[in-house]
Amino acid sequence: LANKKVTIVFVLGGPGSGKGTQCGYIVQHFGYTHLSAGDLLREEMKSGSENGFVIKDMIKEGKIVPSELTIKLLEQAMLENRNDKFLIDGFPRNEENRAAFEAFTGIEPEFVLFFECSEEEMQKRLLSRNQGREDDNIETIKKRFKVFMESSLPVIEHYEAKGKVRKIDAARPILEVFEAVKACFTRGDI
Ligand code: UP5
Ligand code: MG
Repeated sequence: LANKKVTIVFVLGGPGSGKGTQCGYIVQHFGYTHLSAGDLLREEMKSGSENGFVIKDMIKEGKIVPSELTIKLLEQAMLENRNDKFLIDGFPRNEENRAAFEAFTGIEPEFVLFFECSEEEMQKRLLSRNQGREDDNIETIKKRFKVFMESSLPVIEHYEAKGKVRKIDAARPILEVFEAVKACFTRGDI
């Protein structure tokens, strides 16, 4: 990856804040490639690899999978793709993820989109998603919220201190949220 010059935007926010949904729109409008760390881990889990069991257990408990594993999957996906602009959705989830990614790839994000949404609204969305995700049950959802507050918010604070965070009110209807997202990509200073 050291030989490939890539532009990265981290897309962060709590479980069910709408990261995946908004990434779909960003891809259509701005030519990025969407890499959801969670989707890559779920694919790896289903591929029957030896890491599959570890990933499955971590996801079921809402815990953060070891950095090496996630970073390997992200790196592989970026190398396989001809595009040089990537949305990294749902990663980094803790300070260790962030530091390991920066150390390993040498890449810092152009900016960080942060979707803000109440737990009440996120819980409602996750419980009505119905896509058979093993972590969309109330017990796991509560654990995911706790991990987000304790481990993921510090990552946002890190980038906030560097002036890189673009905060979005994600509790509004999908297309209204996207209007705010669009403005972040057309600001001209990226
Ligand atoms: N919806 C979306 N936007 C809406 C809106 N504005 N109004 C009303 N409804 C809206 O949306 C969720 C649902 O809400 C959908 O039904 C959608 O239609 C509706 P979605 O866009 O899917 O939200 P998203 O933020 O992507 O939610 P997701 O559940 O994917 O977030 P998580 O961060 O919890 O999940 P992720 O897949 O990133 O991670 C899952 C697990 O994998 C983690 O808990 C962890 O165990 C593991 N993981 C790692 O260990 N490391 C990683 O780096 C990444 C994941
Ligand atoms: Mg998602």
